This record gives sequence, structure tokens and C-alpha cells, in this order.
Amino acid sequence: MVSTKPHLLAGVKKPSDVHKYSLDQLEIMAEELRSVIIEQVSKTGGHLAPNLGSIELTLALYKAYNFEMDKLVWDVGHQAYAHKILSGRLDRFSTLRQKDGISGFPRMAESQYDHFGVGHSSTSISAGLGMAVARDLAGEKYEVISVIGDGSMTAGMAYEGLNQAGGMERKFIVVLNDNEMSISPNVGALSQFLSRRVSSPFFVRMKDYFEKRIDDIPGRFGTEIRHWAKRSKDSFKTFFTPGMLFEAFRFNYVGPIDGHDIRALVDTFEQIKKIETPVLVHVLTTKGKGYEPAESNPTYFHGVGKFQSETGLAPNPPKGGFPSYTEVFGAALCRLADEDERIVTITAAMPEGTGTSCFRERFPDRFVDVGICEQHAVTFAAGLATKGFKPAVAIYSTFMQRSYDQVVHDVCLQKLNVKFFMDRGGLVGDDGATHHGAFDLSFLRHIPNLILMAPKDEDELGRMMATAFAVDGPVAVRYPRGMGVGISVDPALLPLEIGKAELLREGNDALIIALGSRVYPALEGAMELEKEHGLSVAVLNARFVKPLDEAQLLELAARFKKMLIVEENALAGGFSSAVVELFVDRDVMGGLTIRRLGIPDEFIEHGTQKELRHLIGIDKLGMKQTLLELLGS
Ligand SMILES: Cc1ncc(C[n+]2csc(CCOP(=O)(O)OP(=O)(O)O)c2C)c(N)n1
Repeated sequence: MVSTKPHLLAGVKKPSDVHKYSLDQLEIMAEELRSVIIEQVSKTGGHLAPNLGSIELTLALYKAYNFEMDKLVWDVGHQAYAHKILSGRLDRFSTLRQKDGISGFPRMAESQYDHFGVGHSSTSISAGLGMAVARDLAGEKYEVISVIGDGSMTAGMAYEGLNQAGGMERKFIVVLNDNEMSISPNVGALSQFLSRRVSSPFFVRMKDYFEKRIDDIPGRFGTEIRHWAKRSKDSFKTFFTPGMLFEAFRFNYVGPIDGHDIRALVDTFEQIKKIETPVLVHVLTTKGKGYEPAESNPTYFHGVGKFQSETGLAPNPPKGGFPSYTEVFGAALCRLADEDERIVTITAAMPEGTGTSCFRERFPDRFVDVGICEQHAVTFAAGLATKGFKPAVAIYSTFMQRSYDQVVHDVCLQKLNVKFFMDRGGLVGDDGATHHGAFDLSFLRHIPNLILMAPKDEDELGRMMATAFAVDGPVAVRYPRGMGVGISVDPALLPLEIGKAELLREGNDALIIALGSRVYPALEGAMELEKEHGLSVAVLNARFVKPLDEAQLLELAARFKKMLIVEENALAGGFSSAVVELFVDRDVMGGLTIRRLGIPDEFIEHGTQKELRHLIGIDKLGMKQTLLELLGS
């Protein structure tokens, strides 16, 4: 990789500065942006491949529109680094995704040019349409441009937006950034439909039909369409086939355009300014564009840790450490599926992220990537379960938020045998507020029929998975992002007794009731309190959020007058709330003093997991301090 110093970029302090540069200069600026982004991500980690793919598109949008006025709405937001840099954040770009630095995603609080906060996908059409309607209601004049990827177009919400927009016939632009990739290769009928490799006889017939019809389109719009169509590098056939879908939604379809050709893009955006109804511009890009390692492995470089920018290789020396919970989960799932052929694994566009790609290789017939549609994933699983299968739905905690009603109504109400495995439960670190799995315990624990667990280590994760498949009915297991604690999984994978907690350490002065990722720090804290302060602190590994080990908790409440309950979930309605509710309902609160540690009632920003756990006091230090105060030491 040749490093390009950001000479031209240095002159861009605000979006309108881009207008000063010629198209030739913008091509140079594209290389500067590429260089800055690769260098920065190699140092801090971040989303690389999607950002490299959207550089020319971003420059063309900045050249054609006036973002002092016009509104640019990004989908998911992991492709907005060039936008951040061009809108006055070059000097802060080195703080990307670090505590107190700029976010990896657009954030309204961060810049007046971030018109909508994102992190979860497929919101841009709805949000952009809302802005377009607000503009019209206020009698204002500006453009609204939503940029959405082909992966994000696999979510139903995108079509809800298209449907409304087409029906309203307002001025509104959607740019479809099509690189044929979600994080992994995109899936489903739609991605095949969008693909320029469509060659079925049906499409060939349609092509002939449309080629004849296009000549009949009267007036200037027809001329423009013919003009674009002819100029498109791709064949006339591919010009029209994807368009049929969007034309059915009453969007004017324009494309496909080479998304790395700034001139063609600017020309197109200038042309469509005259159209007063919804337009969809179909842009073809290459994920990882311009950086060979990312172009050849866009999935790995979608979101990546630190790497050597010259080679794309992992840091030297390698990081080392224990396998991640994600890897442990994937391996245990394969082992369980070896024994039980009714296990079917479902992912919503995250085979790598959820550790299920090994399952896909081993049991291709029993693996389904449904695309980015968590709601559908859950109800699809429910359907499988009605016919005797045991679906394992592997979804990040934060994305499960999308499927709440499906979990309640389609799965739990009908007691269906669906298993939910929620990776990234708790604080995830540098992806920040949009990605923390802060709420799952709160939004799941009150649902009847559901069993809910969180493991303290890798072995317990394996055993909880075995427990999940051993019972008949809905079960959810949540586990943290990152490396395990170094406990290997017993291949026996023995199921746990339902609703049974584990007293790990006895004591006299106080009790810590800890859940999941907080159990080992609690144990270490208790040991240090003994060594440093002579305090005797017991530790209970709760294991189950639902059902609680009521008998043991009540017995401990009779013995300990001082307790600390700690979890990596919102304090509101989470695990500690469940314990306190039990104590109140059973009238055992008299004389009990309880402190609770967890995620406070606020959105936690980005930083490392370590920094964030420390910030909210749920690390070992926070627990020790709270106990010392509680015990008046
Ligand atoms: C609701 C939701 N589910 C899953 C994800 C995880 N995710 C982030 S980006 C991505 C792929 C997006 O693909 P696409 O929109 O085509 O953008 P590209 O990365 O290809 O530019 C996925 C699945 C998410 N952000 N939001």
C-alpha cells in the first residue's frame, strides 16, 4: 500500500469545501481518504472494507449536493468514515472508537452533519422519508438522500419504508450501495435478483420486452433514461432487471452505476435533481476497494482489529490468549448437533460474528442464514420448532431487540422449542452505545415459559447449551463479547439442573450474588478483600436469571445481612431486580442491606470493555469499593 498524505483533504473543513475541488482532484482525494482510513483502522481496529467501498460514492455525493442544507442519511453507518472526515472530523479521526473519541457510526450528538444515529441496519429509508415529509410539512427545500447497502436491503423494514415512500410520491433519494456482500456474501432471492449475473430465460425475455418499451418512453425523462442506460458499463439487461423491483414500489430506478467512477456518479446525481418523486440510484461497489487484502477477504476486513497496514496481516507478535466465547459456542454447537440431528442453526447475516460458520461447513443442510432480519429469524425458528426441530437462533444481544414481539408472541406464548444464543451480552466496547447488549435480561426475564441463563466461563457456556437442548421449550443463553477466562469445555457437556445456582465461596461478612461475566471478578474481589482487609465474603454464581434459585437465595438472605448483586445488564429490570423482587415478595428484606451494580439508566458510549466496566463500577475494583463502603470498612 502506498501511503498518500492528506494534502487536499487538509483543505476540507466542512462539506461545502469539497465543491472547490475538480473531479480530477476528487480522484486524488479518494486515494488520500483511502490512505487515512487504512492507517487509522490498522491502529485502532474498525470497519474497513465497507468504508473503502464507499469513498468515491461519498465524494460524489459531497460534490453534487450541499450538505450545509441537504440531509445525508447512512444505513448501519459502518461506511461513513469518509463522510466523517469530509464533514470536519479529520483532526479527530485518530480518536476513532476510543473512549471520549469519535464514534465508529454517525451520531447526531457528534456532528450537525450526522442527521441520524445508526448502528443497527435498515433504518435509513424510514428515517430519510420522515425527514422528507418534515421538510414538506415545514415548506422547506432540501434534498434527503438515504444510502443503504444490499445487505441492509434484506430487512423487512427497508421495504416498509420503500412502500410508504412510493405511495407518497415525494422527492426523496435512496442510493443502493450494492457490493453483493452483507458481512458475508449476501443471501436470498433479492440478492440474486440484484445481481448482474442474472441470466435466466425469464430475465432474457424481460430484457427484450423492456428494451422495446424503453424506446417508447416519451419526453426528456425517457431521453435521460436511455442516456444513462446506454452509458452503463453493464449490459442493458442488467440495467433493467433490478429496476423492476423498485419500479414496482413506484421509485424511479437509475443504474446500475459504477460506484467508483466519481464522474459518472456526480453526473447521475446532477441529473436526478430534477425528479420530484422518489428515485433509487443503484450503485455497484467493491467491498474493500483499493486495498488488496480487504478486496480479497472482505468478510474478515468488514470489522477488523489492529493489523499491519503494509500487509493486512494480524499484529506481529500475534495477540495470543484464550478462545473467544464465540468460538467456544460454535464448537459446542457442532458437538451437540453431532448427537442431535434435529438441531438447526439460524443466523441473521452473522455466520462469522456468531461463530456459526463452522456449523455451516459441517451441517450445510441444517444451517440457514436468513439475512439481516432478526424478526423473521425468530418466527422462522418457531415454525421449524412446530415440526419437531430444535432451532438454535444465534443472534447478538443487541439485535435481539428487533425480535422482541416474535420471542413473546410466536415462541414463548406457544412454548415452542426454540433456543436463543445471544453473543455480545453486556458491554461490547468500541462499537459503543448502539451495540452494547445492555437490555436482554430486562426484556426477556419477564416473559412466561422462558428459561434464561448466563455462564460464568466457557465450560458453563457449553453446559448451558446442553441444558437448553435437553429441555422442551424456549431457552435463552447470553454470554459476553471477547475471550473466555481460559477454562476448557468438558466434552461431556453435562446439562445443569434447571434453576440451580452455585455457591462458589463461603463467607460470613457479606455475599456477592454475581451473574455471567461478573462471577470471576467477584471471586477475585472476594479473595482480595480477605487478603487485604480480612473480610470474609461469600460468592454465589447465579447461573439462572429465570427461574431463580429461590430456595438458595432465601437461605442466603437469612444468613447474610449485607449483599452485593452484580450483573452486566441494565439495572432497571435486570437480574438484580429479579432477586430484590423475590426478597420483597417473600418478606425477607427486613434487616437486609443490598447494593446493586450493573449498567445505569443511561446509554454507555464507546471505549474498551475494560474501560467501560471500570467506568460504571462493575469491575473487580468497583465491587471491592462497594463492599468496603457497605461493610463500613
Ligand atoms: C439489525 C442489524 N443486524 C445485524 C447487523 C450486523 N451488520 C452490520 S453491517 C452488516 C452487513 C451490512 O451489509 P450492507 O448493508 O450490504 O453493507 P456493506 O457492509 O456491504 O457496505 C450486518 C449484518 C446490524 N448492524 N444491524
